[in-house]
Amino acid sequence: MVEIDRSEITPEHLYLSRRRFIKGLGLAAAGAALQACARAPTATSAPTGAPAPMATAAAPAATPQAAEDTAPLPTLSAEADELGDELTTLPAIGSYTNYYEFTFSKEGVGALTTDFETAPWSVEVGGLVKSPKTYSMQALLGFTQQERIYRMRCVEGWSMVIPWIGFPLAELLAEVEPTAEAQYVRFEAPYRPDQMPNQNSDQLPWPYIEGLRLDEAMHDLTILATGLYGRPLLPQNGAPIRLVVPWKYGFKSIKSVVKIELVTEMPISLWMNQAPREYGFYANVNPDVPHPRWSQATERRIGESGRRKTLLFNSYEEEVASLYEGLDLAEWY
Ligand SMILES: Nc1nc2c(c(=O)[nH]1)N[C@H]1C(S)=C(S)[C@@H](COP(=O)(O)O)O[C@H]1N2
Ligand SMILES: [Mo]
Repeated sequence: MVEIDRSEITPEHLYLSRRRFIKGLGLAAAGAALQACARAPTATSAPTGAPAPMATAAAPAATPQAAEDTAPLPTLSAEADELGDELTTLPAIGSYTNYYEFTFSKEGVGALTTDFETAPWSVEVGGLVKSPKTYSMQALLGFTQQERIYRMRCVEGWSMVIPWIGFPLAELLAEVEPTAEAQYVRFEAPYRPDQMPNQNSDQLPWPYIEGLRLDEAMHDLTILATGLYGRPLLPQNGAPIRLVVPWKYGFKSIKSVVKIELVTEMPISLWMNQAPREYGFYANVNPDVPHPRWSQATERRIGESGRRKTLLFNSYEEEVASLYEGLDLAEWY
């Protein structure tokens, strides 16, 4: 199991709930709940002009397995990200998670997902589009799956390097054809109190909602992830499909997406609803803009001791800075 500093502050929800540690629960239950429908991702070569952070997969096999399996992991396109940082281990990615529909604890989330039905699954895509469509998981896996090694920085001050499998959200949006009025994209996760225990509490305004500006959603770095380490996503990491927006704080990367809607107005996310001054719409990673209750200058990389400097736009500045010309980054967006 991953070594976690038990004293780590969890400011994101400190005011919501006292930390509850669920000890002795492994990943076996989560593994058993894995959906088995994912196809092996196909190999793909990098599109011309692809941004530097993109790593391209050599067709890893998406074999559903419990995370604690000793079976060798599929071959990945790289053992480090393009900055030379090591990948976070699969057990660490699967055992240290934020999935508040299940618990406010980061550990033991997998064991609470046994009732969570991730198959069959569909994602309803509609709103201001010419061709609304409900996608089955099989249809979503029909988009060419690529490997993307991204850094993930939680607003609480910890980070990981994750080899995702997925495809650009832009490809799906192009298929449904947003109309000229569409300016934002709104994402919704399930509301299933019978399957997601924490939804029986009203400490957060369920369901989990997130949003992006249309140009952010169309950016090549923005993906819908269906797996990681060459395997289908574990429930605790957002099975069967989640958003990943690597230059924003982790809470923007909504897990287990069931609905995608093109809209004219800025969507109000769950976190904007809960604490608008603390978790804004943009939530771009920025070491110079402190959260109202803590600094964002440094972060703790899971698996490392000590802290490292947080980078502007989580190091994706070259790729995304142009999206924010004219926007005051000195404010907490
Ligand atoms: N539906 C849903 N999506 C979610 C969350 C959540 O609680 N529910 N937590 C967010 C937060 S705060 C973070 S940091 C990332 C964590 O992703 P990981 O647990 O796979 O590392 O997921 C985000 N997506
Ligand atoms: Mo987070």
